[in-house]
Amino acid sequence: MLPFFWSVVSCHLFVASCNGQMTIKYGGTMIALLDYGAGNVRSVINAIESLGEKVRIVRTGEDILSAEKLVFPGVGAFGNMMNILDEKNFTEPLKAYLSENRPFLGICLGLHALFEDSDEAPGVSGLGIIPGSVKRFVTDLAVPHIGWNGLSIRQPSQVFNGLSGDEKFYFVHSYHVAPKDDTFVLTTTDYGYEFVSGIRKGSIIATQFHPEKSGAAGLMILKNFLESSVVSSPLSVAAGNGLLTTDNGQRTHLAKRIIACLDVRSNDQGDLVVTKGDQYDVREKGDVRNLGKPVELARRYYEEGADEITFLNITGFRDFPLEDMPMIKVLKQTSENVFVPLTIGGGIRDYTDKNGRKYSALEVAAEYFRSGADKISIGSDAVLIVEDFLETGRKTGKSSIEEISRVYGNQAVVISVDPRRVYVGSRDAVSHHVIETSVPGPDGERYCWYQCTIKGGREGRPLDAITLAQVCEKLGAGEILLNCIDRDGTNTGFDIELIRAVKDAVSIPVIASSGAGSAEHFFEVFTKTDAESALAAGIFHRREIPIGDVKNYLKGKVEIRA
Ligand code: 1PR
Repeated sequence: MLPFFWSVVSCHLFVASCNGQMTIKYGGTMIALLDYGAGNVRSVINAIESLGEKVRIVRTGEDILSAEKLVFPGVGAFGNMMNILDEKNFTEPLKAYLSENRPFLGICLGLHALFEDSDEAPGVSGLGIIPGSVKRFVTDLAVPHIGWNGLSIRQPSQVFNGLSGDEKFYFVHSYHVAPKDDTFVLTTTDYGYEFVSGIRKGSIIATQFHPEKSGAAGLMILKNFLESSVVSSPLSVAAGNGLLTTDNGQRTHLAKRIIACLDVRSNDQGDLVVTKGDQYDVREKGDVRNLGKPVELARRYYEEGADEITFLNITGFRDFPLEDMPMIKVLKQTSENVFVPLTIGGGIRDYTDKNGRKYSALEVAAEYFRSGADKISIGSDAVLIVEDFLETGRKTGKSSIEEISRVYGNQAVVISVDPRRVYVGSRDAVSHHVIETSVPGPDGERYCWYQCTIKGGREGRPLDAITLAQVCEKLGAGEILLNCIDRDGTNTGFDIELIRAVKDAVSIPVIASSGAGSAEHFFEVFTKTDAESALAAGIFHRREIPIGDVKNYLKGKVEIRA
């Protein structure tokens, strides 16, 4: 049953806002969304609108003060966010709104903003609504903490209505909040240690996880917030009213992610299709293989339980994404009804168009984020950046990796690596990272190195995949998507030796990719390496093994999101 306050409010068609103007109400409450300009707010808007509500973007401080419910989905970096809030004159109205204990949902940086300060930007003040700071993770586990993890619910709240408490939610962050006392702790989560993953102060709720990216469970939290009545103090929700707490002393666990990958390009008829290569050759009898339509396939994988979806614009090295608008359209349409993280890669680099206008990789990425991407992935450009770094020994601060991670945060920058094996006779035959292999070369060689390629595998470079991953991490990348040309499309299983070598060399998460041919292959990669996630394409596109079957096989053997 809806609370009394909600039923009264929702039956009004028009209400007067604080400044006396009339605001149209669409069925329920008008939701104001604070978009300070970085990150993927489209997903939050789409998620709210999928629940039948309308969203009004905050343009002025007055819009904040007149909001009935305010959602603040922060993505990016703390310092940048606080500076923009100041520049837009949002800081004081936001403080006023929050100090009146009005309904607020902060997401990720929208949670961090409520605190006094952050390790991410020493000297920059937060809103100071909750006493405490934002701290960087100190753990041996990969940072950023990316993926689906659980919640231990520390105080009852209406936002958990309808949930069992076993659900997992999507996290992506390198920093977490550390309140000075426990009064406002709503949820905790374990990652190396227990950290605070949600807070509540009266009507103010803020989560470290992304409800808009957490499938049905996340939508339920959003729905509950949108429908919730104003609550005046943390303790005023009556105990025993059936609202969930799960403080059972059990630790939460990060799930291994199963990612569906869609390689997208135009075929010879000019249609944008999902294709799939055999060792990167996507043509069969001369034609580009057509395995379906990108938006439809992405939707299918979401419904089948994919934890994340990756689009790779595989001809991005020769096309320019801002001219290749179909990809932007694909992303926009997908994000309307797919509520798990979306990554997009292909063509993210500086570019000069035919009229001589220069575009930076940051501008390309920004367009993708605005269109619904949560992460971008950089392929060829990363190789060239690392070669340059190794030659000069200096960071320029201007590479696509550095610029995009500075504005959108490390967690938003994935490096897609396209390596192939080069066999050598001995460990010191070349000045690259060489591994001893159990899969000998054509002449019985027992050693190999993994050569980076660019332009979709067409050009080999004098750089190994391990060095590439290490330097990219230094430059600010947050995750490695580790393909393998030798295994791509072969169904023979992941290249365990490659994945282990790269994973052991970096402290950021690694996505194992290429070669999956059975559910057992996922089990193998998760038990023989520390990869945080595994990606496949062909077996899903050809419906050989649905995502649900992979998960059913892994259930009870490996931590997964059910
Ligand atoms: O170089 O920044 O423009 O990005 C181009 C992107 O396109 C890179 O991420 C690169 O990996 C990708 N790409 C380029 N050419 C191809 C190709 O196949 N001809 N696809 C290509 C790479 C590899 C995987 C694939 C897995 C799983 N696709 O992502 O989905 O190998 O496949 P499987 O499960 O069927 O074995 P830039």
